[in-house]
Amino acid sequence: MGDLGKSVTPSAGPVSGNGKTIDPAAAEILDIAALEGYSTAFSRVESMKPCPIGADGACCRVCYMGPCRLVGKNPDAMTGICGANLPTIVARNLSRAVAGGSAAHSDHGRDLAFTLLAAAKGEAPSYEIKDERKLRLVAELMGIKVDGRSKNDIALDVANRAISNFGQQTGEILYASRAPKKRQEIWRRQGVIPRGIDREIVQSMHATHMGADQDAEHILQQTVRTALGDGWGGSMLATDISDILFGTPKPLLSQVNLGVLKADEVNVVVHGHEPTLSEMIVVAAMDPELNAYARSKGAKGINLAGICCTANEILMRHGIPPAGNFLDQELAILTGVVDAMVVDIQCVMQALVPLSQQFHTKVITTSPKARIEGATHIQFNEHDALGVAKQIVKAAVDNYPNRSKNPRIPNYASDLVAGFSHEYIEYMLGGRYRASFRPLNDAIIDGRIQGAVAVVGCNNPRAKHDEAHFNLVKEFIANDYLVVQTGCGSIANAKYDLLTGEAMEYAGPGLRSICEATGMPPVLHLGSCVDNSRILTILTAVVEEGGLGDDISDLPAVGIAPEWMSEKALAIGTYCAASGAYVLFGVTSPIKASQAVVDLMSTGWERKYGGKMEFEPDITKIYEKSVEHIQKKRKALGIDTKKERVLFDMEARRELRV
Ligand code: BF8
Ligand code: SF4
Repeated sequence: MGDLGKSVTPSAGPVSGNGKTIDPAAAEILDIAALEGYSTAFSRVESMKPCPIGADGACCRVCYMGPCRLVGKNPDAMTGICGANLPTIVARNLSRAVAGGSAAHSDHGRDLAFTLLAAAKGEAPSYEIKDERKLRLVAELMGIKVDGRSKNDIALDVANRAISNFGQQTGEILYASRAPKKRQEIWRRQGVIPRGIDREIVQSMHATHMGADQDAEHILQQTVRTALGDGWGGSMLATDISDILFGTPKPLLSQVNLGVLKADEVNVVVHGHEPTLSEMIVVAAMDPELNAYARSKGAKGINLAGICCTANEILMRHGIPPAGNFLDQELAILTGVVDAMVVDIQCVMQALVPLSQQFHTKVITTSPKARIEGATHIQFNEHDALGVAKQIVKAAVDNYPNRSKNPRIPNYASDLVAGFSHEYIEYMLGGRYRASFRPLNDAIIDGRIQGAVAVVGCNNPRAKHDEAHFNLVKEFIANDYLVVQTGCGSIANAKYDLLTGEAMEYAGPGLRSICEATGMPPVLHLGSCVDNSRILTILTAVVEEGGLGDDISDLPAVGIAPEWMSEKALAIGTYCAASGAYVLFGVTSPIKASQAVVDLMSTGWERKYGGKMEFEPDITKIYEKSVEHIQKKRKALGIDTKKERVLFDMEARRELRV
C-alpha cells in the first residue's frame, strides 16, 4: 500500500519521532522526549519485547500447578500438567480476555443506568433528561408504556429495566430482539443469546477455571455469548442511556491534535471513558466564576480537551476538541501545559503519574474503581456531580501558576466533523419527514458505494502510531467504500483531515456523489468504543430497509481493528463476528499458537454465524481480504459491479490543504 510520503499534514515539516508515528505533532514531542530522556510507551516498547510464549497464546496460568508453557517443536502434541491441550489453553485465554473487555464496557453501561435512575428520582440534580425523544424510543423498545407519562416516570422504568438486564438470570437480554429476525434465529439455534449481561461474564470466568470447560469449540461458544451481552447489552445500553442523559449526537465542527492545547489558558484534559463526569467538567469549565478565578491566576481562561473515548463522548455532543488518541496521553503531558489530567477508567496508563511528577501536571483520578498510586484522588459522585467537577477544575486552575517549563505545544490542529449517530444518519439520508436508510441501500445496490467498512479501535506502540488507520481508510474511500469509525481510530484520521466534508475530494466518484448530495464526509465518526453498538443498529436498519438480503451477514460490510491492544477490542470483534460481520484485527494474534482455534473462529464461526474473526498483521492483506469479502457479498446479492482499484491521490490531498 502506498507510502505516506514525507509529510502527513502538507503544511508540516517532515515527520520524524524516530519513525514511530505518522503524526507530525506526536513526532515533534517524541523528538523532545528522546533528546531530554523522558520515557514513553514509544520508548518502553523498544526494551519490552513481547514474551514469546505469552504472545503466542501458549501459556496457561489458570492454576498454580503451572504456569504451563506449550512450546517447542510440536506444541500440539503437548499438554499442561492437568492434560489441557493447546486449543483448550488458547481458547481459554481468549475467552478470559473477552470476558474482561465485556465487563469493562458493561460496567460502564451499568453506571450510566444508575445515573439515569438517580436523575429520574431527582437524586442527581446535575443531570436531566436531554433527549426525551430517545427516552421514549428506548422505552418502547423495552416494552415500557409511554403514553401520558412524565419523562421522569418513564426514565425510572427504563433505568430499572436496564439495571435488571445486568443481573437477569434466565431468558434473553432485551436488546437481542433488536437484531434482524434471522440473526436471532441463528443465535437461538447456536444457544448464544445472553441470559443476562453479568451472568455470561461469570460463566466465562467459571468455565475457564481449571478443570471446567475443556473443549475449545464449546469454550468459544460461551465467549460469543458473553461478547453478545456486551454488544447487544452493556454497550448498547451505555450508548442509549448516554444519548438520553446527554443528548443524541448531531454533526458538529471541532479540531483535533495536540495543537488544541493553549499556552495562555488553564488546560484541563479529560481522559478515560465515562461521560458522566466529563459532561459536568464541560459545564464547570464554562463557569464564569471559575473563569474569573483562572484570570486571577494570570490565565486567559479555561481550555478543555480530551484523550481517548472520554474525548469522543464530549466531542460528539459538545465539540470539545480531542488532544489526541491512546498513544498521545503521555505526549500531552510532555507539552508542559496540561494543568490537570482528569482520568476515570480504562486505557489510562499508570506511567502518566511518574511522568506528570517531572512536570507540574496533576493527574486526578476520579473513579471509585480506579486509583493510581501517586495521583490526586477526587472521587466522582453523581449525586453532587457538578460540585465535584468544579472542585476538579479549581484544582487545575490552582496548578496553573506552577508551570515551570516552557510550553512546547506542537502547532498542529486539524478540523473535523463528528457527531454521527444512527438517528442523524437516517435523517441526513432521508430528510426530516422521511428519515430512512433507503438512499444508502440504493447507493450500495447501484454500486456508487461498494460497501461499508468500520475501522475502529486503539493504537498499539508495537505498530506505527496511526499509520494503519490512515493507510486503510484513505484506500477504502478512494475506492468507494464508506467508512465509519469509533474510538481512537476516529481521532487518528481526524488528525489527517479525513473527517471533514472536504475529504470527499479524496473519495472515489461514487462515494463522492453521495457526500455531495448529503454533505456528509466520506468517513463518519460514530463515537466512543461503546458506540460500536451504533454500528450494530445501523447494520440492522440497513437490513430492514430491504434489498440487501435479510441478515447482517448478507451485507457487503467489514469491521477492522488495525492497531488494537485492549481486551475490549476483542470483545467488540467477537460480538461483531457473531452478529454476522467479517472482522479483521491487525498487529498481532492472541490465538496463533493453535491452528485449531484459528480455524474455529474463521471458517468455523462463518459456518455457524455467517461472520468470522481473523488476525492479520499485514495491512495490505487486510485491505485485500476486506475488498474480496465485500465483493463476494455483492456477488451473492447479485449487485456486483466490477471495479478497478484506484490509489489514493496523496498529491491531490496535499494541494487541497496548501
Ligand atoms: O475504548 S480505542 S485505546 S480509548 S480501547 Fe482504549 Fe482502544 Fe482507544 Fe476507548 Ni476503545
Ligand atoms: Fe497448567 Fe492445567 Fe493449571 Fe493450566 S490449568 S496452568 S494447563 S495445570
